Amino acid sequence: MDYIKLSKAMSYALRHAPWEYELELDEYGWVSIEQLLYAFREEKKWYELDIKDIIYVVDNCDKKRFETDGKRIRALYGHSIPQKIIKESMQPPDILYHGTARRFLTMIMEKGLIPKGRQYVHLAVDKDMALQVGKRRDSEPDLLVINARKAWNEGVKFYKGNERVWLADFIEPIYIEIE
Ligand code: HQG
Repeated sequence: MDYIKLSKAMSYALRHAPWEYELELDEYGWVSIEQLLYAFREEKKWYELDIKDIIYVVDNCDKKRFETDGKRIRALYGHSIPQKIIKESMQPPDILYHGTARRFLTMIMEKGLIPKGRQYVHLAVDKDMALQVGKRRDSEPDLLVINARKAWNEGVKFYKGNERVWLADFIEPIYIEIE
């Protein structure tokens, strides 16, 4: 079993295009694991897929991308589907980080961090993770420091993705510093 491929397919189905698998996510992003399994099995490459493989990915992928409650599964962040997944607002750590490509910097410092193709802006709890995210787009990414405490105190909403990823609707430039 190629678990990286499976994780990518699960991300695609649960974040970006559930309709391609005839799946309907509820307002919190949940879908039945069994439905996901049956939908995947329709494809030749996944016809032998077992529920254990899905659970394996949930428990073992390099980042905590998914969660289950036994019967249902959902992606914890990264969504791009038109229907906005509801996240409960929570007080974030005082400082959060965002790694980005050098070519985006001027625009970000002028307009703020926007979700672009996703539903939320993604922020990291530590510098390493932020730089790793930035490296997807630039070999020498810029590191942005987000004054989340000030933003939260001034009414900006934050949402928890997982232990290392936080989400926001938008981050104004006044809360962003370049490290
Ligand atoms: C940039 C991965 C110009 C932003 C990662 C980023 C993450 C702007 C890009 C998760 C901008 C959007 C998300 C502005 C933001 N002008 N550029 N005003 N505001 N940007 O992929 O944060 O491995 O949607 O800096 O680990 O890179 O898939 O967001 O470069 O947690 O699980 O626009 O995806 O997780 O890119 O990554 P993305 P991201 P997975």
